[in-house]
Amino acid sequence: MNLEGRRVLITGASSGIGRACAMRFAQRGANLLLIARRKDRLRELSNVLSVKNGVEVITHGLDVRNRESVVSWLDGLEQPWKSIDILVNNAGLARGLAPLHKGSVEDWEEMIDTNVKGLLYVTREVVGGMISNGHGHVINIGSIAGHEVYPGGNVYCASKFAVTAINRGLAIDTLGTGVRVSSVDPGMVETEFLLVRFHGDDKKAETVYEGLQPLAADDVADAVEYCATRPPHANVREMILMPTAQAAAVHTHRES
Ligand code: NDP
Ligand code: 8X3
Repeated sequence: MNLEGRRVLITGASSGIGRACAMRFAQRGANLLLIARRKDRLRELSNVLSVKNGVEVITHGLDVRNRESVVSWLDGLEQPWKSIDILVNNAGLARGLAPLHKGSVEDWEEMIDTNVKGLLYVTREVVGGMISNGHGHVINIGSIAGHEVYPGGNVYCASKFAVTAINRGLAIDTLGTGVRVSSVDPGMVETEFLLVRFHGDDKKAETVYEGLQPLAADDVADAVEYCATRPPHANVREMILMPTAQAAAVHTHRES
């Protein structure tokens, strides 16, 4: 499928996988709606993409946890921007890696509010329009953590298992409407993810990738682009994308 002139909404476009997706879609000539909390980063990216790829970009500083802001921003969009062709639900984060009985309740709430509730708020508002238009594509960024649980993963894994369930449920609910639902579920990807998980402790973050090559954000964006460019009769339902050196969440091969 040709992406030229399509309108693509990407959540969490200020960094990592979301940013890489924005760059891929812009290269394909898609017009972009980019949201995240860090407005300055979005503006910078928007300038680069408009100049380099000649596409139209709307950016908006938005916290997906704030349902009122999500609804009012999406409601207030004017045509043609209101007709979103592709939604990439990417905004998300992990906080901490503590065993459940020692976990921080604030961390839990942040993960559940962002990864599950934020994703739901955005999806609910966008999918209705897609159904009315008779076409659209929701691409969720899940995780290997939505298929396997690992030590200390407890609540983050729960949030990503929820994304797997929402992805599967939405595919059933939109069956026959022309809306496609896909999920790209990566293993380790080198982004700001670990820095966020460890509350800015870069030493801790660095050790996670020691001796192995993780995925790059662009590897995931490549998979998202693949999902988005299938012909209308074909749909990638779920794609698990791992570094070659990672067979499962905790099974890795490291060169010393
Ligand atoms: P990054 O930390 O680099 O990017 C996360 C993005 O999410 C940022 O743009 C951030 O923007 C945005 N975000 C976080 N919270 C909110 C919020 N409340 N409202 C709006 N935007 C928000 O990490 P990744 O690129 O790695 O993460 C992207 C997705 O990929 C996440 O869903 C993550 O769970 C998933 N994932 C990551 C893996 C990895 O190993 N890196 C592996 C598997 C899945 P801002 O802070 O500006 O709001
Ligand atoms: C991110 C991958 O294994 O750190 O979702 O949970 S993992």
